[in-house]
Amino acid sequence: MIRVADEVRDALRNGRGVVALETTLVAHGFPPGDGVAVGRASEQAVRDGGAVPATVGVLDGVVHVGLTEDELARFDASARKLGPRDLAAAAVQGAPGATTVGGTLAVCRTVGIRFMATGGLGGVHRGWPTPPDVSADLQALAGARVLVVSSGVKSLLDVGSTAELLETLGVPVLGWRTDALPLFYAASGGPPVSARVESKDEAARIAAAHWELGGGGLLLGRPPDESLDDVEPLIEEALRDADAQGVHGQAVTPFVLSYLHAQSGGKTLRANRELIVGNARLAGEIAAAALR
Ligand code: PSU
Ligand code: MN
Repeated sequence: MIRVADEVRDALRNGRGVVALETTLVAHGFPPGDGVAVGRASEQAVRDGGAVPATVGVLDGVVHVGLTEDELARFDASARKLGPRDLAAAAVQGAPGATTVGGTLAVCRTVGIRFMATGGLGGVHRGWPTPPDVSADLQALAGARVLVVSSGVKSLLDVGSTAELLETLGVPVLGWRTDALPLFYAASGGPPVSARVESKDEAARIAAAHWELGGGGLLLGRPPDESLDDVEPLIEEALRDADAQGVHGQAVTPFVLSYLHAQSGGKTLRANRELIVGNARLAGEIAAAALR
């Protein structure tokens, strides 16, 4: 049921760095076509960083760890969005399924991948407990020995509460050359990190030490290279619109992202793409540094 691509399996065996990538952002995070291009660019960025990419997704009843170009191209908006609990049903039912951060982490845990990159982690939705919507990404991260490089937490969430919950779950929140958790599009203004790191080597050593001490996942927040500081009013508008249209649960993130992409004249789309690719590059470099 799980198929690990030859290149990924060889890398894991020979102790080369491997970085897992998710497919939800490919299928649901961008307009048709753009997501696949972002997925491809992320894989290339992992390679440029010196590691092997392992994009995860479910196709034809198989949980793939490492996709060919043709396989990656099959992830479009018709794919199911797979959190950790959804993998088995999608595999058994033969439905195409795009893994979220949490779904990808569940697979990492099974096959022993220690690094992952994404745009923004899921978390506590605004207004909690109405609705009581907390992403399964958080628990999955707590339970997987994986360092996830992201630009913090998706800013449509309640970022402060998400940071509190990460502390409760024992997840280190590291800042890449920053003292504040990045706010996805915006570099500053987020809650404090639990430790700031200055180098790849330092990040890799903290992850290794955390695992040696019996810990699970870690988050490394990398601020976007170009900060977009004026997105918050649009996010509020998008969330109000989602509510008015009865959009709930798993559908909220894709709705809000596409609203922002349309209303910002493509500004958030470019920023989103760049931060994902930058995170993939850094994860590749850290995965490579971890083995020296
Ligand atoms: N970050 C992005 N685009 C995305 C997501 C994150 O830049 O599409 C996705 C991730 O796959 C993440 C998911 O795991 O949103 C969280 O969804 P939910 O809040 O429904 O758990
Ligand atoms: Mn949710």
